[in-house]
Amino acid sequence: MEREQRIKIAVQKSGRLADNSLELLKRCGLNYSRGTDQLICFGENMPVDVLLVRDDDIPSLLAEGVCELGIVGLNVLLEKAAEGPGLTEPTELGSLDFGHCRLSIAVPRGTTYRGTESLAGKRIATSYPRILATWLSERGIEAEIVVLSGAVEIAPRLGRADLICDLVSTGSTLAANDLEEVDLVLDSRAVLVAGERPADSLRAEWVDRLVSRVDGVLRVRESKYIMLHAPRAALDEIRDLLPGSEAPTVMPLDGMDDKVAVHAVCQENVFWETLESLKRAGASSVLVLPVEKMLA
Ligand code: PRT
Ligand code: ZN
Repeated sequence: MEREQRIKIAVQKSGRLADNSLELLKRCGLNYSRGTDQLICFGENMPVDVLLVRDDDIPSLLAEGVCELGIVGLNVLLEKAAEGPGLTEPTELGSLDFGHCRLSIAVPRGTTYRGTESLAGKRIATSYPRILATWLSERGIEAEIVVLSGAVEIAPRLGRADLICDLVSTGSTLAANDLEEVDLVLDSRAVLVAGERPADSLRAEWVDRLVSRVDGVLRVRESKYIMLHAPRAALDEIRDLLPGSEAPTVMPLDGMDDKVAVHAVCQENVFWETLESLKRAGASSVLVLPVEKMLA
């Protein structure tokens, strides 16, 4: 296929989202070879190339039409989206199952915090001024935003701000800097994002195909196929115990009138506790299998 008919997906080159993003694309069936400059990976079995870039550049690459799809933190997407005048804002297609973190307000330990009103008139250091400004104005709070590109957590100690608004995952960076998380501004994770839809129908089709494969990969990661024997009398109870399954298949068992076989796809993980409850309800021969692929 000619180069122009190929689609491009931008992912982080190195950092917290890089490995998971590439692994997700591999699971979608994309085999690629890494170019010598390591900025682009050419898809070998699909007309899809992968651009390896800084995460901060992904929203503008989408807005400018350089790539059709991207994987980026929701925090970066919301902060950077549509920065340039007249550019199409990238659309979020769905949440992925990695890159979880919180954009939170944190205060020096021991500071009294009585809700958002406590932020009025304060100096807040952050690398996310737009998200923070929107959040404050939605709550009618006026505060001074001190924009820093990094090392936000040391701003209060240096006297540059009274408190901070920064990304938190385990909380250990805050603890090490004697800061306390007191309010949530944004619950973030990696998201699949699209730029303007390609006019060319073949390319648009590949965008759709990739999006639907990502969806399929995410579904199967948590899904399990469960098979068991159930007493007919306990069928309703057993059906209710199957986590996230819509319509289990119920089949007769040869030579057994009082029992049936139940097969179901559970869209959630099946824990030991569930199996124990199933057994208590009368289920036997319970098998739980991983799901390899799924297409809705
Ligand atoms: O080079 P490039 O610009 O591409 O990468 P980057 O350094 O800007 O980003 P990177 O790789 O650090 O993060 C990429 C994305 O991962 C972020 O935009 C978030 O969406 C997501 N993410 C998830 C996080 C964290 N968890 C996280 N903990 N991004 C940053 N952090 C930082 C946070 O800023 C703080 O300094 O980790 C520290 C806090 O971590 P804990 O575990 O101590 O709470
Ligand atoms: Zn970055």
